[in-house]
Amino acid sequence: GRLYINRVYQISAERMFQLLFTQSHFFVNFLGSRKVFDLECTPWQSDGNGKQTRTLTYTITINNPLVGKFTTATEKQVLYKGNQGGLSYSVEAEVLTHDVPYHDYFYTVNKYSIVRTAQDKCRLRVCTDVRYKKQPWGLVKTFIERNSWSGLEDYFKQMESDLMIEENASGSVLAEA
Ligand code: YK8
Repeated sequence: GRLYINRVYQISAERMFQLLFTQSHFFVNFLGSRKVFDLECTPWQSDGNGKQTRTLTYTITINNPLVGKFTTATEKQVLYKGNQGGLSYSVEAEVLTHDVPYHDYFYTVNKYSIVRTAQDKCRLRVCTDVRYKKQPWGLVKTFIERNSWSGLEDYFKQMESDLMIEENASGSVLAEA
């Protein structure tokens, strides 16, 4: 796998969870800027074993000349809350892109970890893995990985920097108070 974000933000763990995993203004704006549309979310639902799950569906605009212009996607998220509520969250998200070449061969797993480091600070880590449902031949595998890593890197670089803007925006509100 690859590590795309590993950074401490001046944002509480709870708020970070709300920014990334609820339909917050931040998330809606972020997806809008990535030209992701037709977002539908189920609410977080408890499975009775201490886990919560939800499913997102959306359409992604792709800027890769090899691929069609759009793909629909399904993202299943599982939330494991740290034992002391509000201190840490870990979310595992499986993303299936339905309309790209070789879509029946691969999917992506993104692991998000939000750990409280102080009352109003947390560390966000995001790791990503490309996984296979059936084994493609070598050239196809290279093709899938090259395209997935570059798309993921772009997406998470922007997420990292948009969160820094969010961090500064809320910081200045505190400074004024
Ligand atoms: C989620 C992984 C692959 C896919 C794309 C497919 C190329 C096809 C390869 C052929 C377009 C938001 C990506 C990047 C689209 C975006 C997906 C996002 C960023 C030519 C062999 C969407 C996280 C996520 C997971 C997987 C990403 C796709 O929250 O290259």
